[in-house]
Amino acid sequence: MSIDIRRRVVLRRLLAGASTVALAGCDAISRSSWGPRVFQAGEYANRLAQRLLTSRTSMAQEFTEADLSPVFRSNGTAFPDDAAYRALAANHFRDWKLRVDGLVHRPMELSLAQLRSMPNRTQITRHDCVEGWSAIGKWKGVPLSAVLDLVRPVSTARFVVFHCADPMDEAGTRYYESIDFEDAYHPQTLLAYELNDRPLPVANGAPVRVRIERQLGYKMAKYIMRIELVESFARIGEGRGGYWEDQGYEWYAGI
Ligand SMILES: Nc1nc2c(c(=O)[nH]1)N[C@H]1C(S)=C(S)[C@@H](COP(=O)(O)O)O[C@H]1N2
Ligand SMILES: [Mo]
Repeated sequence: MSIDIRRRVVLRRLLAGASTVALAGCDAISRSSWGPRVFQAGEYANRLAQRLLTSRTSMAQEFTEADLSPVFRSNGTAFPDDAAYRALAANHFRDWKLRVDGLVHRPMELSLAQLRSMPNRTQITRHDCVEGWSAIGKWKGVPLSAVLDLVRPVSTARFVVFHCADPMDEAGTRYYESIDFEDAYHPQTLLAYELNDRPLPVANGAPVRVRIERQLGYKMAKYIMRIELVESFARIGEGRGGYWEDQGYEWYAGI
C-alpha cells in the first residue's frame, strides 16, 4: 500500500467513526430544535474530509507520448443530431462562434481562430468514464482561465455552465454541464481544440470540448456552443447542474 492510499484509509476510518458517533444521537437530535444545524455540520465535515483526501487544487497526473491509447474512443453523442451543428461541421467550423455570457462584465463571441491565437497548454491525461473505461489522450487547448480573464466575471458569479449542441431526448434537451470556479481556474482546465495533435474529431466534441482532469468523463462537455456564468444552477435544466446530474449522477465527480 502506498503512503497516500494508507493515509486515505486511515482518514476514512476516522471519518466513519465520527459519523457513527453522530448517528448514535440521531433520534434525540431530530426531536430537538437544533437538529438541522447538526446535520449541516455533518455535511460540512464531509466536505472537509473530501478536501483532506483529495486537494482540489492539486494537479492531475500527466503521462508521456508512450502512454497514449492507440484509439481514443467516443462515448455518448458521436455526431450531434442537429441541422445547425451539421452545417457548421460541413464548413469545418469556420462560422462557429463560442458565446460567453451571463454574469460577466464583457460578454463575447469567440471564433475558433481567436481561441487558437490565445495562450495554449498541452497535456497528456487519463480520461475515466463512469461506465468503466479509461483512455489516455493528448489535449491542446486554451486554459478556461484565459477566456474568463477576457470576459471578467462579476462578483456574484459562482459557476461556469457549458451549453452543448447535441440534443439528448425527444424533447430536444441539449447536453449541459457545470463546474465551480476552483475547477474553472485550474491550470489543467482547457477548452480543447486538438486531440493527439489533430483538430478535435467530431466524435470527441468538435470544435471545442472542455477538459476537467480531476473529474469523471461526463463532466467534460463536448460540442460547446455557449458558456454561461451563473450564481446558481436553479434555472439550468432541472437544477442539479448537468444533464447526467439531473438523472441522478453526482455534481462533483472527483476521481
Ligand atoms: N455534449 C456532450 N458531452 C459529453 C457527452 C455527451 O454525450 N454529449 N458524454 C460525456 C461522457 S459520459 C464521456 S465519458 C465523455 C466522452 O468523451 P469522448 O467521446 O471524447 O470519449 O464525454 C462527455 N461529454
Ligand atoms: Mo462517461
